[in-house]
Amino acid sequence: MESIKSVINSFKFDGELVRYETFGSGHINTTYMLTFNNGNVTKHYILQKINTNVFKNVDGLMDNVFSVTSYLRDVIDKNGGDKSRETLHFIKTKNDQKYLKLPDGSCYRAYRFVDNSKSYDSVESARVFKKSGIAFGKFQKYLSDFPAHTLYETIPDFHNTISRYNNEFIPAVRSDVCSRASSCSDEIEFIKQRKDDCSKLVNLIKANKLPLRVTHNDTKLNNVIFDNDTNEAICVIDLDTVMPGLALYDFGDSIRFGANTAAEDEKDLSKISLSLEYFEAYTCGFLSQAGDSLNQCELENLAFSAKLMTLECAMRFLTDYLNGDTYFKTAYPQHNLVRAKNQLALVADMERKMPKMEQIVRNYTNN
Ligand code: ADP
Ligand code: GN1
Ligand code: MG
Repeated sequence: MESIKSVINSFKFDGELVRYETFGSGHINTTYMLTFNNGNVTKHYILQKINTNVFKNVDGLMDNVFSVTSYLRDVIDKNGGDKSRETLHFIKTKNDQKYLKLPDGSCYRAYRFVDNSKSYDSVESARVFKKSGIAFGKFQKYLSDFPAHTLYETIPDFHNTISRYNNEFIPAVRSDVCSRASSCSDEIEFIKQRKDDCSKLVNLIKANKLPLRVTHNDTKLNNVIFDNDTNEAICVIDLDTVMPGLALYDFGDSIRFGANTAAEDEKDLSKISLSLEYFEAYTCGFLSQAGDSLNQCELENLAFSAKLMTLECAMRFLTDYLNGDTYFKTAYPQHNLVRAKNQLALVADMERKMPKMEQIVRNYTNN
């Protein structure tokens, strides 16, 4: 209690602290919402304890988010948008630092809460999902001229699926430090059978067929903030993994999360399927913004990228389960296994529906 208060006291917030509470449902950072009173005005801020197990170089990470948000403010302004609401505004510490580092190594950063806003943990309508597609497509478009070489790679090989397979998944299966591999042998086998899929996009990068762009890389629906009144998507958040990547990673990861007819950790596998209606809605929204800049190879792999990002995420959840749950936040001991089974059920359904998904993409790209 006292220590969080002294952390809060280290930042340049306006007014008197009224309360703070844990907030949101991200799997990585610890997020608090702060309420301040300044005269008659109530102000909200977000304070986050950065997960330093996941992000090893917080200086590099915070340089990235400061430069990306300041660049976005200019572009939003030039395009007639509201720069105070459409990107994050970080608050520096009283010592004018981009984040606070405590003697025990823990790191905190703060930014303005986007007022009168909400995020969705699941898709409630095709319309909402389409709006998130527009937001992520626009995010990519607005950053298309950002100098990519100035960005620090916050998690190297983040979406290098074959590297995750060879260097994380297989070693975790072999070491089996928690003796859990026997409880998930079917899932391990399912992933092994799809090893070739894991190299496909990486090989296309090597062949110069897929261009690296500045991408978000973590395009879950709850990383977009919506306006409470208009229900319009306002702002893309969670910028920790903004770095050079593929447009396909952003498209595929959104579909993985938002076009699943069930939550990412639903245990009843019969509820899990790929909603073609939601897939179409997102495709339409994303391509309306980013479509013109995508090349033929990108367009041809959009549907596949949804399957690959889902397979990769399943592999990451299963790897974490095998390693003893050291990466993702979990609410109960089998949580990562439940998530992995869920994502693999979605992969299986995407495989059944792949021709239809590909046809939908063609319908939006005149091919
Ligand atoms: P994580 O890396 O743990 O996912 P996020 O930055 O995504 O952390 O924050 C967690 C959640 O907090 C988000 O999904 C969102 O619901 C909420 N949130 C974060 N920042 C804001 C903000 N500026 N305005 C409103 N809600 C926010
Ligand atoms: C994490 O931080 P959050 O909850 O938005 C993870 C993503 C995964 C996602 C699975 C930095 O996203 O890569 O796809 O969980 N973020 C990081 O839900 O690893
Ligand atoms: Mg998040």
